Amino acid sequence: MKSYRFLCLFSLLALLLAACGGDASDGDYADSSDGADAAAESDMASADSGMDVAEVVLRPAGDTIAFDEASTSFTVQAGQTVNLTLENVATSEVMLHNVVILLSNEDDVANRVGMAGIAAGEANAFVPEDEAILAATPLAQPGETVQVTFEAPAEPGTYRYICTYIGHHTLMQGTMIVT
Ligand SMILES: [Cu+2]
Repeated sequence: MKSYRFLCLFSLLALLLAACGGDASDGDYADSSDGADAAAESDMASADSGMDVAEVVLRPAGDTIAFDEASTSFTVQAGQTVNLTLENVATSEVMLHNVVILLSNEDDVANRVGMAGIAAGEANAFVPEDEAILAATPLAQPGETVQVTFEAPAEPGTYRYICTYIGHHTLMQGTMIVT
């Protein structure tokens, strides 16, 4: 009778161990499927963030009224989302800048918007209302970084961008090439 009880106990233990083993393997399975989900999610996240967003960084040439050489042109695809960053690396307190993207590459349009920007004044951050303006950054103080996100024109071509801070628009220009 005693030995029978022991046997029962052992078989119960064996059952418990088997059950534990089963749980453990279930746990492993759950872990690996979680890992697969996480991997799939991170793939999707990187696909989203890498999908057709152009990152553009523009800088002035020190304390001069000009974009630096690497900032006088950039290329994006038609209809592409563009994250444009202006890093105002100037240290002079009079060197405020912005970037105003125009739907044109004509001098007279750039001049019209530039002059209207001065008239728009500080209250409008020197950005006028004009149908030729596709996008504009906020005004960047020296040492400040500003950003604007916009959609590139659907029409391939060359588009002008200018700084509309007082007295800058004729000197501080560049071209966005849309392919
Ligand atoms: Cu400027």
